[in-house]
Amino acid sequence: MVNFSLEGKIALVTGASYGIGFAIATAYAEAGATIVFNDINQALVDKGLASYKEKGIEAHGYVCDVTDEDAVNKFIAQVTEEVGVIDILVNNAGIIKRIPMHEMSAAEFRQVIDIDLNGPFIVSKAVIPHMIKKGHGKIINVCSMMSELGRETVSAYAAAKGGLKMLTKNICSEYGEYNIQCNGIGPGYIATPQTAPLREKQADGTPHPFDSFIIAKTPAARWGTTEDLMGPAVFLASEASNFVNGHILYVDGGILAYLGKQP
Ligand code: NAP
Ligand code: GCO
Repeated sequence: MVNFSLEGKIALVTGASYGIGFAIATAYAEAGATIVFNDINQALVDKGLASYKEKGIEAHGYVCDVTDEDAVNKFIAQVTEEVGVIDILVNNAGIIKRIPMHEMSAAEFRQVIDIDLNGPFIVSKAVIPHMIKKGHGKIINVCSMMSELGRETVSAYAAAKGGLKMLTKNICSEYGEYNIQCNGIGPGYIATPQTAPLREKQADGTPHPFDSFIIAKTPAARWGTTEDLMGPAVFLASEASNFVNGHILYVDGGILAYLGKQP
């Protein structure tokens, strides 16, 4: 029988106090996993713990900045001691800065690369030795439409998410022999706080132009919800995907396949 269960597994989802990470962690808990998450400050971790509790999930929350290698190494050691060896890692924590490239400072560019690309490298590097010792592991990197496409004002984010796609393929290549599967999940345009500015109604109450644009570019003719990601994320974390490796599973309502509705 195909095994989609995560019973007995320990899952770490980074930046998972809310948003996509929270939905993925919730799906993993529903599939039987023990949930560990981190966020950038105690207030967010406390908010996340309360939100998980409301869903009946006793999550383990930690403050950790994914760009700080010393902090990450201490965090992973603490989780391993207090909860157990991580079986599933989801590199979800991320930011975006929407600035025309010629107006973006090098520091702003570096910050996006640091969190969205260096962070997944740092956390994966800390977790992989434990997965090798345990004889299995699942790493899921949260990629993006911008792993495949560009658009105005998101140069740093696209560079990071494009790099994250190739980091995914390289972890697959380097660690597949240890029964570690590394795949990406590529959400389309999902309604979360990160995309709220793109969906805000205009002063006259009409839709944001970008909102209408995405609807026209999506065959499903709607924004995705975090719930749309839950099933695909469970598949990639479960034994059902043990021969899927180095793949980016796009959950985008068909955007990447579609030229867009004729105006
Ligand atoms: P979000 O609502 O902004 O949540 C991101 C989470 O990561 C927040 O809790 C954030 O904390 C945390 N974070 C930021 N920097 C961190 C750091 N250095 N260390 C630890 N945690 C950190 O974003 P989202 O929409 O849920 O997106 C989650 C992931 O999906 C991101 O990687 C994003 O790029 C990706 N994604 C989103 C969409 C979409 O349409 N929403 C589509 C494709 C991919 P703060 O609250 O302090 O920022
Ligand atoms: C943007 C959006 C996108 C989404 C997502 C799409 O400004 O274009 O924020 O980048 O966050 O990454 O997959």
